[in-house]
Amino acid sequence: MEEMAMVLKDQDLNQLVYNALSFGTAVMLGAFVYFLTQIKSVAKQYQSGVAVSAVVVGIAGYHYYRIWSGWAEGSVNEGYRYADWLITVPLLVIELLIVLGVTADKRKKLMTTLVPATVLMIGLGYPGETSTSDSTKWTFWILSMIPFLYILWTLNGELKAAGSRETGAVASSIKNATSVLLVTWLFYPIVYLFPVIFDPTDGIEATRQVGYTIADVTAKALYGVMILNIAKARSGDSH
Ligand code: RET
Repeated sequence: MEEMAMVLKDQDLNQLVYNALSFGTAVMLGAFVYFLTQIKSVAKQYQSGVAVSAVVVGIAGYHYYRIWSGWAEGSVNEGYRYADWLITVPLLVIELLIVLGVTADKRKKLMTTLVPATVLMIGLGYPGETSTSDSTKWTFWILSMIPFLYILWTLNGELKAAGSRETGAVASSIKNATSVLLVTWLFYPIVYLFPVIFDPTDGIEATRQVGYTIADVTAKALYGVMILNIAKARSGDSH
C-alpha cells in the first residue's frame, strides 16, 4: 500500500487537521445512525434513497476513521479519500435520481451515463492529486474536469426541470438540494489546485485536508438531509 509521509512540521496546523478529521469521522458516523432511523419515515418508493444516504455516510465514516488514525500516526494515504469518493460519489448521484421524480426509463438512462462519468472523474483526479509535479496536476485536472462539467451540466438541467415540474414543499426542497450539490461539488477542483496555485507549504496542505473535510461533510451529510427532505415532501410529510 502506498504510504506518503505528509505529516506537517507545524504543530498547530497538525493539530487542526487532526481535529478536522476527527470531526469528519464523528459527523459521518452520527449521520449514519440518523439516516438509518429515517428510512421508514418516507413512502416506500423513496426508502432506498434514504438507505443509500446511510450507506454513503457509513462508508465515509470508516474512511475518515482510517485517514484520521493515519494522520495521528504521522502518515497519510490519499488512497482512502479517493477510494471513498470512487464508491460514494456514484451513490450520491443515485440517491438523487431516486427522489427526483423522473420516469424509471429516464432514471436508468441517466444512471448509465452519470455513474461511469463520476468514476472517470475520480479516477482521473487520483494521479494528479498524488503527483508533486505541477504539470501532471494540471493535466489530470483538465482531464477530470471534462466528466465533472458533463455531470454538473446534466444534473443541473434535471434539477431545474424537476424544480419547475413540482410545486410547494417538493419544489423548494429540490431547489435546496440543487444549491448544496452545485456549491459543494465546485469546491473540490478548487481545493485540488491549492498546492499548484500557492507554494506547497504546511499551511496549504492543512487547507487542502480541512477543505476536503468540510466539502465531504456538506456533500454527504447535509446533502443527505436535503435528499431526505425531498423524500419527506414527496411522501406528503414535510416535517
Ligand atoms: C478532482 C480532481 C480535479 C478535478 C476535479 C475533481 C472533482 C472532484 C469531485 C469530487 C466530489 C466529491 C464528493 C464527495 C462527497 O463526499 C477529483 C478533485 C473536477 C467533484 C461529492
